[in-house]
Amino acid sequence: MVSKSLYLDQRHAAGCKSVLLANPRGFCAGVRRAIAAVEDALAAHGAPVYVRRAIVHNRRVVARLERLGAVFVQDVSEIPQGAVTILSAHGSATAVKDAARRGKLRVVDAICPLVAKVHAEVVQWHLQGRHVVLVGHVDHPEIIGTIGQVPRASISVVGTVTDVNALLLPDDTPVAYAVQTTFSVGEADSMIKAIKTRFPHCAGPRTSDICYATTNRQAAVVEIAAQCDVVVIVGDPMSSNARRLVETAIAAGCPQGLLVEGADDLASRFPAAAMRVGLSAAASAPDEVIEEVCAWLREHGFGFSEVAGTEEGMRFRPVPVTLPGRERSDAAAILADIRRDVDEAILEAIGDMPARSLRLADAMRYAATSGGKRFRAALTVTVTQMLGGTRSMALRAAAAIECVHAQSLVHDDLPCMDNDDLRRGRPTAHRQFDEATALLAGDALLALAFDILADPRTHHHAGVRAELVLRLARSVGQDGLAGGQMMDLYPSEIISSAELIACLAGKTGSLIRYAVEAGILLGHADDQCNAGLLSFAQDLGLLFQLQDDLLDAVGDERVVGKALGKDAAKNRKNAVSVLGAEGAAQEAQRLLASCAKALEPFGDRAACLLELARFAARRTL
Ligand code: GRG
Repeated sequence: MVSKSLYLDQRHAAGCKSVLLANPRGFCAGVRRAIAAVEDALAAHGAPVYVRRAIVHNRRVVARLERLGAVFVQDVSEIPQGAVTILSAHGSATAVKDAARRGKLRVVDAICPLVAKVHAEVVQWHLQGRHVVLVGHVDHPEIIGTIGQVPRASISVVGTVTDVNALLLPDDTPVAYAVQTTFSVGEADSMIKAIKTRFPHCAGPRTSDICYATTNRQAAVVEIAAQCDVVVIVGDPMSSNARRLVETAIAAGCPQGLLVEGADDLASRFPAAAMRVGLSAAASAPDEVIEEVCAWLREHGFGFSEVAGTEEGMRFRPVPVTLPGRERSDAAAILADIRRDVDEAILEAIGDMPARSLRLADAMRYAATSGGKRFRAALTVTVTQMLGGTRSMALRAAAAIECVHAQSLVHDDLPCMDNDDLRRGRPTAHRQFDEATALLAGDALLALAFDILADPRTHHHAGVRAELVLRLARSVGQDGLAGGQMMDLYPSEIISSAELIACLAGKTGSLIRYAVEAGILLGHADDQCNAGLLSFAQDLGLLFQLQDDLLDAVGDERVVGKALGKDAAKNRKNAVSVLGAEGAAQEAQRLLASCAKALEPFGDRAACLLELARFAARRTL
């Protein structure tokens, strides 16, 4: 995307249409950690999880998490008792945590560790009997959270040097100062000077409270500002650090600073005469939005050069999202772990391009990321990793497979097939949208699956990609899903067990088998391994559908999330009607034993795979 060539730097100096990319820009470690906390909580506990306030100040981030099942509220009083609740990265007052405790909420605190450091300092100053002078913006959530760590009368907020001088405190008051982590570095310096002048014995933090990300992003903008006609900052107007970057650019000599939420916003406000553009992004601005803005500039004839900047190695430990009160089996943990990443890969592949039909994209997202178990995805990732392949490649193949699975469910639910109203506890796609939209969303998801697989990001070797595509085509065609579904819809009058097996193996088994095959292709397996895994996959596919038929006969609709008993009501032929409930259950046990046997040569390496097979046999949804 970006060239670092001298030629482009010269273009910039020569006043050609060029963009200087500030470095570092975009997500910081605290933002990544907070977003991951919501995703992890969704994966571990399922939707919905509640988030108090914007997890980070960016509407695009919030909208994506909403699509994954997060519910954003203003106040903890809006959250049902016992619900999983995430507190935002900006930090929360103790009163908020007390209210959450009273509401028996199960709280995950995604506070940025660097904000937590400021909280701890403020409490310490207060315990030492010092009045805290807090440098920050009085209405910013971080400041509201920090104020809320100590009694209100023991802390004052100052936003300017004038505020410092106007503080109604005797000059001999024991004072300590603290600073908002996203404040302007330059302004904070003058305010700290003013505080020290007024309260010469004041205490302060050992290292700056302004976080490394704010400091680095502001410094990077200072470096480019004077060379640019306009500095564009990608970020949300509600983001403090984004607004500071605009101010920093102007203070550092750029005639114009523009805060843009995305490409559309840039298009409507871009100064036509600007030739030399500086570009940076707030710590809460996602990469895809930065990329979207770059794409607009590229389309409008701008070349790019990347300015060298401070390398950021900051990493925080993930927010623990395991909460008391919920037992999880190993298979559930494997599935939860994969769900988040696969959802992300699918959402990324569907994209967010305004030029496309938003309704179609909405329907695709609805169908493909609305809470499936991700069993097939888990198989692909588990097999790939077991065979030494790369997780990121496996996730792309897994996303493709889940797109096909979603398509098959959307079409299966249509009035011309099963005519279902409910799927995964929500209206089926044609009920939520309309039949034509559901049909087209299914078609587009199927096409997208092949698109993902054929993309070089899935595998560097064209031969592997071709094989992934070919085998998927065969798994969904006449010998796969479509063929199996036809046998299901138009069975023989007297169905033989061979016919039953062919139907189950086609309509369900073929995609499960493919999920394993994709893992084999992406990993490194010899022929003997392949044979064992393919036999495992064949049995697992049948086992999965047998259990589905058993659930249709004896399952709980509230758990399964769709209408049950329909096969019996319509006199449809399935494993239970052909083999009887007991016969089907025995066959499922035989298949599970056969799966275990096929995995024996892999020993402990296949533990996760075996766990997934056990899950298939005992699942209740
Ligand atoms: C793909 C070209 C092409 C055609 C599709 C409609 C159709 C033809 C086939 C129907 C296949 C189908 C829906 C089989 C049932 C498979 C099954 C057991 C679905 C439930 O799978 P889960 O339990 O679902 O993994 P979740 O909701 O967890 O993802």
